[in-house]
This record gives sequence, structure tokens and C-alpha cells, in this order.
Amino acid sequence: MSFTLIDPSTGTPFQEVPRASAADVDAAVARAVDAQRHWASRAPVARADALRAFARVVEAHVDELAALEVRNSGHPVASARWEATHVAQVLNFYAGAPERLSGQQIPVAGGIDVTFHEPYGVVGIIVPWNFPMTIASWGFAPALAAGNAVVLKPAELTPLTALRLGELASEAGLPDGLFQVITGSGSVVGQRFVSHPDVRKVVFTGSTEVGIDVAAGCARMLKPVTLELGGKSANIVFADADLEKAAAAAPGAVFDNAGQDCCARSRILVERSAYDRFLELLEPAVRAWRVGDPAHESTEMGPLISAAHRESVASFVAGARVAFRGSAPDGDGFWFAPTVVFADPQDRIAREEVFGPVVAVLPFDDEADAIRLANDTVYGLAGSIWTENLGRAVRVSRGVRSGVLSVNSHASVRYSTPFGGMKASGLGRELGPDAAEHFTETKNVFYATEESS
Ligand code: TXE
Repeated sequence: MSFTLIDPSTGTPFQEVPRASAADVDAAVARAVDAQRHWASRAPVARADALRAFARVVEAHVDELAALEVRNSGHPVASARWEATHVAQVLNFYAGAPERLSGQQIPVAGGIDVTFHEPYGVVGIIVPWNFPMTIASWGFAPALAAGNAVVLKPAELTPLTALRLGELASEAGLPDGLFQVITGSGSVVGQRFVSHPDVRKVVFTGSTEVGIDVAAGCARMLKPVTLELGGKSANIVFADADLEKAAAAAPGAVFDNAGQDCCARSRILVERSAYDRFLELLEPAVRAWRVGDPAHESTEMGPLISAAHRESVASFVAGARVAFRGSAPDGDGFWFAPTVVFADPQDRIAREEVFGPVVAVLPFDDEADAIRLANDTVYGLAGSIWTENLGRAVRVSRGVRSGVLSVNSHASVRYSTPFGGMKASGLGRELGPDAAEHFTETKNVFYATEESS
């Protein structure tokens, strides 16, 4: 059994990929259990060196990985190269962790009390199609660093870079069975990660609906789970902001990766007194957004991932009040032009995750209204605040219920800083200084020092 991959920029089928069964997962987990035991017993510096070697091999294959992502996912080549480089950086960053996962020594009477960060064992990672390489690495790099083995399931639509990363791990000398990539459907492979007793932690990135189901399954197994789910993030523009800069940056904040980004600032909230001026500045920036062949160096946005997804995105725009649009190529491929719509807070387009190059613009009256509107969503992943007033930047960034905010910037992802959502956007954090520790459980040991009589 297999499934067919389709090049999203041409609509052409180009490769078959195997569909694993639950029995295949069980066999992989058995290999992982064995590999993990040896891996965890290696000296911390040996695990660090192995991860650095993996990072170096990834660095040497950045162009190849990027080309795979262009073909499989339609990502612009410059973005895909950034993504592959980011994977190497994430590995390098967490290569520092094995030698830094220190426990505590706690003062107690009659002996010594020490804590250890014990790896879970085997970690299951379920990855979506929007950022196949980077999201995978946010799970596997810290999980491996903490002494775990990893079984990883890429999305059905976009498995190629994950499969190649699995091969590169072996080339770099990681032990057999330590990092295995298993292609297949969510309902079979993903669910087996949830139900398998030897998979001791699950990391899931995807839709909120499936994430809830995965969390419920993990709860039945008393299994910890990290969830990175949907978003409806606000880009809040105050009248005192540098409006030119805010308008120039807004398209990138929502149209990057064709809007298929959990951090997409898909609502622009603009203070009423600056509303007309901001839209005047936004229009040329949207029209200048370069949509086209993802293999071209200057392309800023490629196609959507699939025909079905394009239909879903289009359903949001049908009947909406379109302000203006950018352009997209005609012909085959799942193209969709960047689109700006006027919206009211209760409109579907202002509430649900579109996951496409569509942004809703809404006015607000004052600071309190901006915070209220930004929080008027079930989600709480990311967001941006544009203002020249420092006090306001502090107040609003503390008032918005989101896990990742930026002021006068749209930066959301750095391997060295924590990433994750509040409310329906997720549970737990990835990346940053503490991520390796999240793949361990604390063991407390008391060593009695009293002499036995
Ligand atoms: O996600 P799914 P889909 C949102 C976005 C998108 C929508 C649907 O709005 O349009 O979700 O995308 C695996 N048990 N996001 O259908 O189904 C699946 O195989 C275990 C936002 O691709 O959640 C894939 O590997 N696993 C999000 C992964 O889960 C299961 C990123 C995600 O698939 C499973 C992606 C099951 N029962 C989608 N069913 C973001 N905000 O970043 C599926 N999977």
C-alpha cells in the first residue's frame, strides 16, 4: 500500500510512498526501545558529538533538502534553504544539552538527596505538512539530546525531507533504530504512537481537532503530550506606530508559506484614526508580493499544498468583502492570490484559521479595545504589536493571551527561545533553553548516610 505525492506547483503526481501498518510501527518501536537503552548509557559528550555530527551532515545537504521541499511542498527555494539550515542549527543548539541536563542536590536530614533527568524512552512525533523539516527537528533534536529514541511520522502529503533526514542521521553515525521515520496515515501510524505502551511521550503538531483527539488518547495511556495547534494571530497596529514599516512588514507576516503557518498574523487590527492611511500603504505592499515558481530565487510565495486545501481557503473568501488582492500564476498548480478582506469580529473569516494567504482587517478604538479584539478568539499562539510607545508595548504584550509575541517585528521562531500556544493553540513549549528537559522525567533519589548499627 502506498500514497501518491503531487507537486503543488504543477499538480503533477511524481512519487509513491509506502503506507505503514500498525504492525510496522510495533516493529519500529521494538527497535527503538533497544537503541534507546544503548544511547542513554553513552557518555553525555558522546551523545553531544553524535548530534553535532548529524548537524554537520544536514549542513552539507542543505541544497538537496531544500530542493526536496520545493518539489514536495512548493516552498520557495530561499525559504526551503532557510528551513534546512534551521534544522542543522536546532541540532547544534541541542547538542549542548546532554552535558547540561543537571539535576539538583537538595539538603535533607540523614543523607543526600539528588534529582536525575531521566529520558522517557521512546518519543513519538507527529508532524504536519506546512513546515515538514523544521517542525520535525523541534521534536527530534531535544528528544534525542535528552537520551530518548524517536519514531517520527511526517504528514502524508510531505514526507520526503523527513525520510531524507532519517537517512542522514544514519550517515552521520547515529545508532540504528534511534531515529526512525515511518510514513503512513494519521489514523493508523499516528494513533499507534498514541496507543503503544512503549511510546512514552507524544509530540503533535497539526489541527486543534486532531490534537484534542491525540491528547485524549494520551490521557487514557497516562502519557504526556506536547501540542502545537492552530492560530488566528493578531497584528495590532497603533496610530503612533511607524506605519510605513508596519505596512511593509504585514504581507510577510501572513503570506509567508502561502499563509500555511500556525503563526500567520491573519487578522490585522488597526487603530481607527490610522485605518485609511494604513490600508493605503498596505495595498502596494500586497500587490508587490512575488507569487510564482518556487524554484526561482526571488519568489516569496509558492502554491498552496493541495487542490482540496485550495478549495477550503477559497470557501473563506467566497462572499467576503475583498479590499484588494495580489497576483498569482494561472494554470496548473494550487495557486491562490494574496487577499485582503474587510471583516467584522463575528465573521467566520475573522474567527477561524484559514491557513492560506488571506488576511482580515478590522478597526479598533483604543488600547483596551485592541486587547479585547486580539483576545476574541479561541486561539492564542502568536501576535505582533506595532507602537512607538514603550509603556503601551509592555501593557499590550502582557494583555494579549498568546504564547509568542513580538513588538515592532513579526519574528516568532528562534531555536533559542520558547515557542508554543495558549488556549486552543496548544499545550507545552518547544525550542528554547528548556526543551530537552521537557523530554525527561525527574527522578528523586535519597542516599542514606547513617551508618547501620
Ligand atoms: O491536519 P491534521 P491537516 C490546521 C489548518 C489545516 C487543518 C487541516 O487549518 O487546514 O489543520 O490540516 C496526523 N491521530 N493545521 O488535515 O489532520 C496527520 O497524518 C494521530 C494547523 O493536515 O491535524 C499529520 O501527520 N495523528 C497546524 C498530522 O496529524 C493524526 C498545522 C496533522 O494532521 C490523526 C497543520 C489521528 N487521528 C494543520 N489524524 C498549524 N497551525 O501549524 C491525522 N493525524
